[in-house]
Amino acid sequence: ETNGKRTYGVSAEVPASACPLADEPSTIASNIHYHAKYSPHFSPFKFEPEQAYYATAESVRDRLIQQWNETYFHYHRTDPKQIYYLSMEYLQGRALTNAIGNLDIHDAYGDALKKLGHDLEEIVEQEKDAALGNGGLGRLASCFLDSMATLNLPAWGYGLRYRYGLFKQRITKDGQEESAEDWLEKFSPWEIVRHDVVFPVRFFGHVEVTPNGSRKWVDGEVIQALAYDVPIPGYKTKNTNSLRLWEAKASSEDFNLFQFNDGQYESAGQLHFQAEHICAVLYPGDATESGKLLRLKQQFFLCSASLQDIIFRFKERKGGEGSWQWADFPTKVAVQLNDTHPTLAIPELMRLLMDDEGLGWDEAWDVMTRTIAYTNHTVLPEALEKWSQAVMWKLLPRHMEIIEEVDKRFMEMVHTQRNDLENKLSTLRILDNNPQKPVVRMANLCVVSGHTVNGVAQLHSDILKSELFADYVSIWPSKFQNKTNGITPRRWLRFCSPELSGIITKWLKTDQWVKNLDLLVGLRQFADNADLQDEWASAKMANKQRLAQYILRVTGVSIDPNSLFDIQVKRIHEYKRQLLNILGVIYRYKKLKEMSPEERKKTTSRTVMIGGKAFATYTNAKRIVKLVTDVGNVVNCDPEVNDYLKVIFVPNYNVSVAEMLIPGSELSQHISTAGMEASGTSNMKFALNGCLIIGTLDGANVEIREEIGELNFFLFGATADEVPRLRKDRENGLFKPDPRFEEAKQFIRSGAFGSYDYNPLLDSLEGNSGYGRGDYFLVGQDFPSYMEAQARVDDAYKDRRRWLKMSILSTAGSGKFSSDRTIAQYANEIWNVEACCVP
Ligand code: T68
Repeated sequence: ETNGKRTYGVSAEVPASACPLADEPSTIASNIHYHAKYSPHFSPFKFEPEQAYYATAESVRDRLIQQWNETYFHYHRTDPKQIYYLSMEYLQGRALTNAIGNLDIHDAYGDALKKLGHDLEEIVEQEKDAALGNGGLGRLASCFLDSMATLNLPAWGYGLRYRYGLFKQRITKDGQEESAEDWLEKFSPWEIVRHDVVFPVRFFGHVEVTPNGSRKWVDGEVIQALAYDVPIPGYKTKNTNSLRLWEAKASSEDFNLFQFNDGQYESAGQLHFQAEHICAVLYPGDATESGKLLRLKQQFFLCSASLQDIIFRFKERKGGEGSWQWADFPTKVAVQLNDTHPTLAIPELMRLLMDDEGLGWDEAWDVMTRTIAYTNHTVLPEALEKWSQAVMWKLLPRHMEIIEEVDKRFMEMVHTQRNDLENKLSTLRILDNNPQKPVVRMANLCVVSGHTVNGVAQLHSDILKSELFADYVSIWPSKFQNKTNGITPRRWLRFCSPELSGIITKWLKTDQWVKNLDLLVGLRQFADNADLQDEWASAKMANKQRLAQYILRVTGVSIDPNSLFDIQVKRIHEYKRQLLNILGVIYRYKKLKEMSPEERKKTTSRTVMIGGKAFATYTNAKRIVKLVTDVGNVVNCDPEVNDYLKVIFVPNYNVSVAEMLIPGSELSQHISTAGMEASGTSNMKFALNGCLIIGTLDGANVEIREEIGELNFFLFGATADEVPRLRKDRENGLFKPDPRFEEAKQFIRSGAFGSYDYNPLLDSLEGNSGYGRGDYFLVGQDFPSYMEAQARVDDAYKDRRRWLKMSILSTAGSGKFSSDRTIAQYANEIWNVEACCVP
């Protein structure tokens, strides 16, 4: 059983009598009761929903820990190649429904709670979202964790345990207001601190040459990284992986008791304060120098702690000296960088291998490059990370030496092997030595160092190859791949819409689609079936009613479940064009006002919902939030019109709110300027839930439309290859705006939605050039075709049977967008990792 390898002193086996794993509701109820009594977090004699939630979570956690230990022991015994996903962000959302769903004990827990006088649906609402991410990139990481566990892949997620995650958004009369989201306020039952997993992480200091000529990074400040593990259960499998989140701590030796007793409180605990700052908040604004330094510290902290842990585990599994070689490392370790944020893993792995393990450059380079791969998530120039060389030299002097060497060797390679690229070298290099502001280009470092570079949708990967990274492609053609994003069908259909899931299972005569989403194509043959359509409609209606109650609760506005529910939810950004949406709504409102009551009755009633957070310092994004709420305040109170149109700004959009909105949606908007949205993933969630899409040929929309059929997709707008020419035309004064577009803007300027000054926002749509001016995102250009697509939506919705058929076909065509498919492709084509199923 030990395979000749070192084993742990204890075994994973738990005596059957101690297993809290029986599935009878009465046993579960007593286990919940046990936790309420013996792991109390509140005063006794109270068992309200909040207490019931914590006790239930701890009861579920017992089961997770059991599987988790078995998984860890099994991986340890079999020593498979492992995946390490490095990400600065995870948007986990709530864990309870997901855990009992994946463990397949949902109904038993529901019954158990009933015995205790509680309702499971109410209990799960007690949980706060773990929002350690900003948007799509963080949610993708969380979907990937679910899929890796479900596919029995030996994988670890690594991230940071931010004290405050993504801010909470409140809507006031002034627009968006942010406040800190204290997700750990009353402790999280889903994390387990590992007091035995601690690694030192150094900052600042300098490089010394040792007597044998090697280099050593010394002095500066050393902060401890302490591991917190979050269990990641797979769906209906024993495999339970870990998300390891690092917390920064100073050691007790760094507390100067002498100074403290002398009244110098601040300096006594200086390193403790420094440490506390590192994990204090997700992505602190980087407008200030100190903010930038902190973000860089966070990135390095994640990379250094994770790599030390990975190397430790590699050595531990290999056993004693002499039985292995460093060249084996890439056969046991695959590291994936989620965008450039963890790029410092590259020089840090080089440093650990050379300075700590004694490898030479060539050997270390070979190990590093066969280990690390990079995913790109954006082509927006402002989102491509560049770090000031001066800041880097100060914080990470040894890493800058290594980066300089990578840069130098890359240039030498171009000189000797690719003379034709000589004139491009200044943009291909890793270092940008522009004397005004010398920087390190992180994406270039990733492309030069990683073994694989991938985009996140076919169009995006094509753009990377033909534009951003074109010259690198000519050097290393086989380095570049596409991995179209996906979403987990567990959270995004099976658990968030049990009604629709039940119908799908009934008509497919199997629930295997939850693990094999391609089976959904089986619904196509029934798309015209009136019985399925009626069942489909009633599930959708139930979800719409639930959503309407939620909207009433959080906004005070009552919406009609018989109207068309039209939703756009995502981070607020000019390229995502919420402004196009709201301008279309404004035009619609104006026309409704001008109609006779009889004419109005012939229109399709709509409820337009827009939600999303604006980055705190992104002024135009905040103006868009304000505009949507102002339009809502006018339209929703206008008795002539409000039976035909309602406009809602959904506050504090997050994972849990998405789980409520998406099942109740009928139309969703994915309307970014073509070529700018790398993929999008909410488009997949909506389509999977039978929601039709109005969208541009951007990101994954292209592939969604291919899969569900062009007749079931409301397409409009310029294509990615037309965009540059259209911008040029505009600069040359060749653009003629549509009169409807002018009318909508004029209506805002007239003060129809209040006295707030919208001119700066509207002015961004005027003029003829410049990023963020001259309508860079082509709102005016696409406005007419957008309005025509919206007219097609209105028509289609009037034909109930046709709409239901399209809705069924959307779900039926969504199989490709399971993150199980995406992860299987990463495993086969990038990581070369196989499943390792816990028996
Ligand atoms: C998103 N990127 C893409 N970035 O915009 C989206 N950026 O098209 C894609 O579907 C998704 O990634 C998954 O691939 C982001 O969400 C960030 O959140 C981000 C965070 C920090 C710095 C830069």
